[in-house]
Amino acid sequence: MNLLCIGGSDPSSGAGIQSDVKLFATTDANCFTVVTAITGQNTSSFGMVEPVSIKILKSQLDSILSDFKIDAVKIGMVYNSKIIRFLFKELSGLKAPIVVDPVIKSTTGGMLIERDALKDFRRYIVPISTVITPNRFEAEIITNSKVSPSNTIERIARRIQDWGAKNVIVTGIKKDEDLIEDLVLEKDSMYSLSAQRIFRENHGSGCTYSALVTFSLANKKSVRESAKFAKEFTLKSIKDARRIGCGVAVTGSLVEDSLQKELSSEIQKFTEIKNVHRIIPECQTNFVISKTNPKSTLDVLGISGRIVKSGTGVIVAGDLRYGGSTHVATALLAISKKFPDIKSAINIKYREETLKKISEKKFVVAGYDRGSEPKSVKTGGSSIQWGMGSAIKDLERNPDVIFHKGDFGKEAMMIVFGENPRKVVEKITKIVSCIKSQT
Ligand code: PXL
Repeated sequence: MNLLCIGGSDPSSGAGIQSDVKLFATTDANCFTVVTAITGQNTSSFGMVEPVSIKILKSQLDSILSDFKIDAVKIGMVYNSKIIRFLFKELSGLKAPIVVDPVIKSTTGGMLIERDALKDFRRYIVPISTVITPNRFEAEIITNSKVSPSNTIERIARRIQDWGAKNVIVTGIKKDEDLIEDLVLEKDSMYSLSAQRIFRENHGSGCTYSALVTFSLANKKSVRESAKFAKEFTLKSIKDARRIGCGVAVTGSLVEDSLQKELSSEIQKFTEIKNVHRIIPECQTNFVISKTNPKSTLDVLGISGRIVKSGTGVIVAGDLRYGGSTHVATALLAISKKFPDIKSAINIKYREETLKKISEKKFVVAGYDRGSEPKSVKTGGSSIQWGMGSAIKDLERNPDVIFHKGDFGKEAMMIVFGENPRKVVEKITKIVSCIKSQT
């Protein structure tokens, strides 16, 4: 996955471009950068700012856009009108989502945008944002208004949306002594996500939040999912913030692997599907997710044990590990060579009636016959690779399910694939409902 972060340089690495690079280094995303301005600052004071020329800005941006397909863009510090107008011209036609962190002032009081550039910010940057993430102070500055009983934060968010931002998330609204809320305004809905308030001044949490929203949107997650994900990890990074200099603490990075988080939440949802025990095969189930462009099963995260049937429910035995699955991971590797979007898979019990039903539901289904496997493959131990390869040989679209009907001593099996674990769980939910209606 390729992310582009556009913003200012913070030499102390607590915020700005450097903090984005640090954050994404703990994920499997490639983080490309375009620097708009250089600041001199540390954890206790802010020195000077020097914006870069449009010439070098253009050269940076052209270098990235001509070489990489970008999955999402984050815009932070833009500083002046020239830079704003240039970014608008270059980015308004881009297909990838754009997350805008409308930074105005650093924690230590330095101005990150010129006052007379605010008008152009409203006019050119707000309308190109897929999601804009002001805190309350930034929302007030952008709209040139103050929160009051008649000018509520909801109203302010709507005004920003009226200016063209597709989605607005106002972060860190203090509700009471112990609670903070993020207000999320999507196209047709408005809701709040609340969390425990952490009493800690820190440098970089706004950058972390918007970077995580960018990462999540690039992973094709919804705005709601992205807002929840970003909130959870930003809180964690604030809790982990460390006082590395003489001034404010600097937020920590994403120590927990984001794939781990994603898979474990979908495994939880899987276990909650009604009657899901009916699809667990004799050899039990594994559920996996891979990094981008996996090279071996060590790039695939799976359950070190299995999901096992227990009465009329299922339980997860073991924890998540890279290399935790052999069979399902090998199948995923084989499929992802031809269909690189596919990053998640699960094995389930083979049932002929289910296959029939899901084919009617427009699932893309393919199969292979273990009986026709060449002897050289059997002895070489690459049966799964061979099977997957032969099943998808003529397939032109991402497969949803690949099956084989078993062989001597080999249980018949179906493997469900998807771009991410959430899509796999959605397919499993449909499959289980087919079984229910048959029995
Ligand atoms: O966190 C906002 C921010 C963004 N970009 C740069 C910064 C800061 C805050 O200090 O310095 C360059």
